[in-house]
Amino acid sequence: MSEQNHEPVIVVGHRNPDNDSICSAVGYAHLKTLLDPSTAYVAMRLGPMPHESSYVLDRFGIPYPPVLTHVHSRVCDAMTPHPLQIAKDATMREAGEMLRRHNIRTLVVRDEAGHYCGIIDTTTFANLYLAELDDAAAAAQTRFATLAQPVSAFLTTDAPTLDAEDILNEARETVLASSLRQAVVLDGEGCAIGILTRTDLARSPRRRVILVDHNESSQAVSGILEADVVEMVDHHRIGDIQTATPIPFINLPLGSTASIVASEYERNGVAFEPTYAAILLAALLTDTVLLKSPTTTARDHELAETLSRTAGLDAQTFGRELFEARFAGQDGSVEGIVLADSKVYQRGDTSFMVSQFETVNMDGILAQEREIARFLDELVHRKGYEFALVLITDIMKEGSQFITAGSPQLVERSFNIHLVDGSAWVPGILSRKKQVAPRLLDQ
Ligand SMILES: [Mn+2]
Repeated sequence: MSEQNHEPVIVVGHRNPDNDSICSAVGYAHLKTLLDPSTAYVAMRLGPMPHESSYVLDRFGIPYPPVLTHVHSRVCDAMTPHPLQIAKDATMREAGEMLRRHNIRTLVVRDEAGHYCGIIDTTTFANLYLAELDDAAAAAQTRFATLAQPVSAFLTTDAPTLDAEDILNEARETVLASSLRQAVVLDGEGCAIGILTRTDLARSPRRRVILVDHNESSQAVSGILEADVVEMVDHHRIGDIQTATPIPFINLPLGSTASIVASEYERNGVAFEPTYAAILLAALLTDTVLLKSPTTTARDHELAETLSRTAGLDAQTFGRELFEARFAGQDGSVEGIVLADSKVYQRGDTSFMVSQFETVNMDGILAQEREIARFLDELVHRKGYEFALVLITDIMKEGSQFITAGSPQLVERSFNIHLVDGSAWVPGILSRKKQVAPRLLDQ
């Protein structure tokens, strides 16, 4: 029914990729390539590399997945590549013989430098012979003269031209509007690399995509509804992606997509290479915040153990290095600490601000505590907040230093803590969204 598709299958995580989306795509593309060497599986990404992902891929010598801008079908997905070409000073006889020998309709005509000049097609010949019908006697002689002339004398130069990356639906209009019923696809140098005909358009090829770490169209690459989703591997709630046929869809409540990918290596009896074990471990550790997040399962612990043994890494040390890499990209100035991730909440007719700054270097941050408090105080006065709260979250120590300004009685009441000079260490508080905002707003 459908012919063999040689285009690579794209393996991609969600928009604004996190480390799990990057590393799971890399690890799963690698596994698929091992299991199915006849198909190319290519990991890609939908945004900038997180710092810890750059760190881990650099460290293990794996190239960054390229950025994927969309999965709409492109001209290169549908075109007939490598069109037969003929030099512009070749004779019409040579052109005619080439068309007949290869049983094709169109020849691309090129100049000495290989650049596209125009086309010669069967219509060109048909028109010549039709013209001869008027004077049958002179025909043989005319034909002889014609066939000796160069193709440059007869070429059609008004064929539409396209770029290989053009979106197919837009190119379709161009081809259908053209009396030639085809378009020539040129590369950046102006050389013909394909022809797009109505027959090519009728096949309407779809790009093939494997989604990892997401299964909702709102988080997926642009054009996803036009593509064939051929697999999904995810640990989030089941979303809205629909498919025309059944596909492998692995959805498990584990701490990371990388945990599911690692399980797939085991299920398929594929031994982990140390490099890929490290990549998967990196994603497992960041997604579970060093196996401490409430989403972490016994299976995640078991896999972290296996992966770190295979990679020859100590999970805690490696995890710390990953978070250091993530935080090294932060702005550690007072303003950076307070404003990089701040949110303002409304409560009745008052408002308050809560910022969060994650670190593995609490001492370094607390050395600036006075300056942070002063800056907060100024913000409270300038913006009229009831209070401002900064959470300096230490994921290793599993808690947050609260630094406040204004009238933070609500904070003391909500967390049952006593602030000293507006400050207190609160163990167990890691998430503003899950643990801090709801408590402050429920009071
Ligand atoms: Mn994830």
